[in-house]
Amino acid sequence: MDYFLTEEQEAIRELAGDFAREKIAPVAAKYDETAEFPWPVVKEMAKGDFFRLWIPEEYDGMGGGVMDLTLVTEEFSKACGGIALALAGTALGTFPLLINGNDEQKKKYLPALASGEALAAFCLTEPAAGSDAGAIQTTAKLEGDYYTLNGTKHFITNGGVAKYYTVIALTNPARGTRGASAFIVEEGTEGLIFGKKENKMGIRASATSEVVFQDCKIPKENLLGREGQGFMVAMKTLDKSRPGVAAQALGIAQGAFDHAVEYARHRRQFGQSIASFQAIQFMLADMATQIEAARAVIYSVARMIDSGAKDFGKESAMSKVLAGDVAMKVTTDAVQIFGGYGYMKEYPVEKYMRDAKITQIYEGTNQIQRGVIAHHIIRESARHK
Ligand code: COS
Repeated sequence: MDYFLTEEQEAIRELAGDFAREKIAPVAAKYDETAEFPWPVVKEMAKGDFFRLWIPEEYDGMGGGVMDLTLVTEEFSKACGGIALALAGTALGTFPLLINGNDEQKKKYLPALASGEALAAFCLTEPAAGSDAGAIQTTAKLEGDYYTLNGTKHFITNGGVAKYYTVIALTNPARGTRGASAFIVEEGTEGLIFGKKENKMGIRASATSEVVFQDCKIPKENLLGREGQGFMVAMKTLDKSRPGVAAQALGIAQGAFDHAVEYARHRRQFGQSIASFQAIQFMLADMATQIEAARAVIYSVARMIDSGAKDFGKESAMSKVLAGDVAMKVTTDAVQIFGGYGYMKEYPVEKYMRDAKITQIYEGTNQIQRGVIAHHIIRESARHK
């Protein structure tokens, strides 16, 4: 399908595709096995200027949008959804700063993020606040010129490897979501402690860890926007980043599909290629159709965001639901087409299946996305009455 990408977007896609084939694919299995953070690949990404994409030009970025980020995330994820996350997780961690930071804060932090010298992480989730993000308990108390943060964030992508942490904490616990505020915390700040590193089913090349604040004192200038805006910033951040998860899911699905087609053409049973059997053909046809449908929705949402739409929460959630579910179905079918070989770690498709699962879970489970979509539909309907 032709998505009429601009020349620039085609070039970005080609560059990202080449990078994925040359630098990510050859080491994907190794990092999946060891679960080490892929620093050498991340450094190459930085050299390739991929971290500049979504940062405005005045802060050393390329001034690209969600569409550019989507294309790169998709291409990287075709090779490895975990390694792609070093970049996508940094974009997520950067969004609160882009959404609510002032010029001084942007000047201070964005150039290092653009060069890839610093990675970012977004800290919202807590042990008792997953889907119910409004139930966070981490507090930030203003004392003189400093806020003191206390609490535990967990399942933090890029936790322990990022230099900058955008954190949602309660400045006024009595006000619930209206008492939350957003902050930026730098690695090396006393009281910022990295806890348990998670041992995960998939996306194992991505670092996921606990981030603990123990009397962590940060200058009051690190508040992003005003007190009380934190929950809104978190929600806007997620609205903007969910198409990125969808793009990751899309890349994972496409990667598994490409392997499945190749395998089906070459695998011979009953004296012929299994691709000649209708049972396999119909599976491949459905997989291709589902992937294309997901791609069409993701690109449309990305374009909607980049063209300045104000409210895209519903469409953003739709892209994640669709692509996450497609990724799970397509990767499971890819394993099925590989048969017994698909179940073995020597073959690439079981990793895609493990990597796909998280896209139905993080940045809001697909059940939460359906709730968000339904909420929008009902609100829109009431407005038109
Ligand atoms: N943009 C801007 N503001 C938003 C918003 C959005 N997309 N969604 C909600 N808000 C505002 C609401 O307008 C409301 O503001 P007021 O108090 O001023 O009226 C406030 O935020 C609270 O909204 P709501 O009552 O809808 O919040 P809930 O506690 O019911 O939570 C969900 C809403 C479930 C959607 C939210 O908790 C969520 O997204 N959960 C999933 C979290 C998630 O994705 N976690 C992944 C962690 S990051 S990897």
